[in-house]
Amino acid sequence: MSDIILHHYPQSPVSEKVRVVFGLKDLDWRSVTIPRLPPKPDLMPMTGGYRLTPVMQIGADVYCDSHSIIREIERLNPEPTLFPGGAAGMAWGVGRWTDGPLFTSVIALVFGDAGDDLPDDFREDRGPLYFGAGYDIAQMTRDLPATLAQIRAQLQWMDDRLETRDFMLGAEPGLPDALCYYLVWFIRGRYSKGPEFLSQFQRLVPWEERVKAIGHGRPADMDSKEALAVAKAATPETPETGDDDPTGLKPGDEVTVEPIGIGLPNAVTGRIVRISAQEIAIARADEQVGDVVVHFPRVGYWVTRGGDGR
Ligand SMILES: N[C@@H](CCC(=O)N[C@@H](CS)C(=O)NCC(=O)O)C(=O)O
Repeated sequence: MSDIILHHYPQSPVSEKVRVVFGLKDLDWRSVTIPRLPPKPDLMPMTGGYRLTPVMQIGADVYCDSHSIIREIERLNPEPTLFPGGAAGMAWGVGRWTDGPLFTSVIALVFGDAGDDLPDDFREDRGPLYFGAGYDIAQMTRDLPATLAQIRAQLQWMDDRLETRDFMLGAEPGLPDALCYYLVWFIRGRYSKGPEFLSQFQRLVPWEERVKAIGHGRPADMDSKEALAVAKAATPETPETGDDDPTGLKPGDEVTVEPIGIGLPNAVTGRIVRISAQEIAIARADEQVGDVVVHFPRVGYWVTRGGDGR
């Protein structure tokens, strides 16, 4: 099998989620550091327009979104499972909470806390990306106590869960640990009063240490140009498969795929190779990478016929 290549940057919380999964699976992987802000000239040829972080590449197959990355990692490396005790299914639903409303509150906390200290270029990119064109950092600063109240209640759910367990599912770590950990990691590292705020959670803090000790597996740096060359030399390995899709889409159809609720351009157009309840994979080509297949989760993504998007 080709190497697992992760396109990410160290400060990215969603990448930290994936790095913990690599640790849980004790994987060897290649690490390509991408820019924190567009343009991302060596990533765009790979994804065809998706600019969020992280992205995983295996040969000429490209996985956008941590959900599709983790699903593929679990398929390729089923042991140790991310779902100890038969927790598959609902564990993905936990991600719709942690990566959805809780993530948005944590970003509002970090942005509101940083206020005028946020670098202009970062604010002008991430403001509309996460909160739409009418984003208001000063309001986030005024709302800090209310945002903390929201987050405190939800971190307490995690803390309660750990009352009788070392990890979220039991004695062994699994996907919900990675899903909860990356937000705690982000609050600790990026909210100025993070360590003080987190210290009120008696069980969460020792759990955080246990998850941290899992590590990230074994990354080895790779240059972004080398990653482009890997894609160009490889052939996509995704077989053509369809199913009884409610939208009537099938392999061969031209579609545009884009994340729901992201306020900046992120659409990718291609021809469907694989479509299922959980995944859509589209074929596209680019001079720098040749033929690639780009994978997305279905949940959280609009898929529209043709090349125009929504
Ligand atoms: N649903 C996506 C969300 C990814 C996301 O929002 N990542 C942040 C970084 S942690 C991002 O892309 N920020 C803008 C950027 O890196 O350009 C996933 O699960 O991968």
